[in-house]
Amino acid sequence: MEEKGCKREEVISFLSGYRAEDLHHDHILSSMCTIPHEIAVSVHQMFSGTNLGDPGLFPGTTKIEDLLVHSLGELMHHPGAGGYATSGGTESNLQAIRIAKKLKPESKKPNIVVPASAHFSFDKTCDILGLEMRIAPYGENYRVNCEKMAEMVDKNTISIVGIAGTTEYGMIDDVRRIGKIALENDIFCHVDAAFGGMVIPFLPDPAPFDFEVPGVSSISLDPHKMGLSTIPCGCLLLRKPEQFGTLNVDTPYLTVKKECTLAGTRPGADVAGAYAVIKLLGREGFRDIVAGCMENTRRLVEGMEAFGYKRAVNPIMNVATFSDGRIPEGWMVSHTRAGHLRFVLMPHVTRDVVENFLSDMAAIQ
Ligand code: 0PR
Repeated sequence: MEEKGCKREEVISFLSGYRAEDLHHDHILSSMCTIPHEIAVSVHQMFSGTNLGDPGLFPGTTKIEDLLVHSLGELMHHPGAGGYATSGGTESNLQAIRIAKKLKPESKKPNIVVPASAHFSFDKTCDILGLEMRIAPYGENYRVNCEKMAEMVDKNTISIVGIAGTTEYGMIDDVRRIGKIALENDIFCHVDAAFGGMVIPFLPDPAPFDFEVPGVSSISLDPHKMGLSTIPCGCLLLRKPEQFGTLNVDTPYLTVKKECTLAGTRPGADVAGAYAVIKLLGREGFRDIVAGCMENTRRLVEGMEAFGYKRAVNPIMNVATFSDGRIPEGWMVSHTRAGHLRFVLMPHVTRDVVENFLSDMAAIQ
């Protein structure tokens, strides 16, 4: 730190130089985040000094968090769900599995069974919580093989996991069957819908994946992905709100005396922003956004297939994957672990962006 500060304009101009090095969204085809909605940005600023970690100081902002949880619970077919706003999918997954572990203290060598598609946040979760991670293989179309999953469950299994909107292929596991396995074995069942939670409900014929499915205990769902909020707003929902109590620690000098969240100080800004978007758009608005993303996904698939790139699966969501090949310079596209080209057609990937990409593709054929 320098002894003397400098002028405001100097600071802004200094930082702008770095910001200019960041890539533009109109060339990012690999991200599950997007340009936040204008209202989320305004509201974020309005709530920038709020701390959900001390609710008694910010009772208004705390009510907004409750409203967000209630809206998302309703969307997940369980208005009575408990929840809190996390710092994204990683924290939600970790906290859900932490609860599962607390609920089964008799398990001496605890394990979880996750699909091969599981996001790397489960590796972190198992490392932190000292769990064995059992990886159930893929069945058809990069969805988990539920029979194999059931065979991997034993008396030390504390939770099984289904993914609704896999990171790499945008597929939806057979959550009905996974929920059934959980009920048969009397274990916790976590659904990672960090990405799909704000997409699947707005598809024309959504696959069952949420609390509508008996056996589903908890859901991760990230407004900072397809919810168009500012980063890092995530949400963890529980069918039985009282299970959050297993994580409580005493917080004697705060305005609440117990806390179940992972972080202490927690931003209210992104949370208020997330709720603002939900309130502004409603289900109708989200349906339109998802329909637009799906239309652009179809256009990309059609264009890529015309160049001879084979699709890895039929996209169910706004994720498209293809056999590997050359990509024009300047475009950010990712690869799956199996080596497929992976595109995420987020709202910032407009029809114009898709057409620009395809015309750059045409130029390198
Ligand atoms: N669960 C699923 C299904 C996910 O796809 C992700 C993140 C997580 C959990 C973890 O969420 P957080 O990153 O919020 O903790 N999926 C994206 C991915 O790894 C995250 C991402 C977003 C990566 C934007 C890159 C990027 O530019 O691909």
